[in-house]
Amino acid sequence: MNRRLFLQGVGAGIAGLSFPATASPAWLQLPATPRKSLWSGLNGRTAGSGKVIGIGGAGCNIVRAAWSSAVLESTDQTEFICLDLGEQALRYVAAASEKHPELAPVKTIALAPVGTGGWVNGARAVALRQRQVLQALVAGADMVVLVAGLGGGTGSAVTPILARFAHEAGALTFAAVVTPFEYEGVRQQKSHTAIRNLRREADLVMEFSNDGWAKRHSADTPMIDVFNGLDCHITGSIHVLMNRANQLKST
Ligand SMILES: Nc1nc2c(ncn2[C@@H]2O[C@H](COP(=O)(O)OP(=O)(O)OP(=O)(O)O)[C@@H](O)[C@H]2O)c(=O)[nH]1
Ligand SMILES: [Mg+2]
Repeated sequence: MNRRLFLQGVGAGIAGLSFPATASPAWLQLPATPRKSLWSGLNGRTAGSGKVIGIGGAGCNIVRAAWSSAVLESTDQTEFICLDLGEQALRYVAAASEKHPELAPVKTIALAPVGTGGWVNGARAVALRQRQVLQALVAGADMVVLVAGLGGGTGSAVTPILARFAHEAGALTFAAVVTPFEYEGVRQQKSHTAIRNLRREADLVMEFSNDGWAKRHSADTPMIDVFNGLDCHITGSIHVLMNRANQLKST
């Protein structure tokens, strides 16, 4: 059983996933065929350890919500991490950790003291300069789930780079990404480029559309409620994905 078939097994039944360009278009039809040796054969390790990593403003917000929802348990096996350029989003994360002393806190990492104001190349340069920090972050993980909003600088630049490092470290590398609203204009274009880059690096990409999600709500729904609902939806999807991968791993 190769890595591709394993991933098809993981993805079976979960909508909205995309594989790298080389994937068979018929992946949804293929049956999951778990084997005892499958997981360890993939990365040479048998003990499961997962990392859920939020990147940039949206990524930090979503991971903070996922962590505090307790749907995804913060145990010794699953570590929650948020990273950003600049400290604002990380301050909210740290405050949430303080409010829930019963949970293992979310680790926060500021790759730079300030953001690059939506400048993708600038954020990419920072990430490459900090490559050792990023590589250390994913070292030893069996499964890495990257969470980000695309269209700004940080999420668009850092997520594909971190996906590459996670893949190189031998982890199954998943991404759950949010695409911008139509009215955000040039951010849409930037998000398309980022998704293309990400598909080349990650094993599996789940896309969630802010626009599509908002259209399910009436125009007078407060944006905070729209975002909260989407956070829950993304959290649930990550939960299903991680459980499925773990089931296959332990079968
Ligand atoms: N669902 C959701 N989407 C968000 C949130 N915040 C921002 N977004 C979306 O995600 C896209 C990227 O925004 P950010 O995550 O703030 O950008 P960033 O990655 O921090 O990049 P820079 O700040 O530009 O370096 C935006 O264009 C929005 O469409 C959030 O809290 N929830
Ligand atoms: Mg930001």
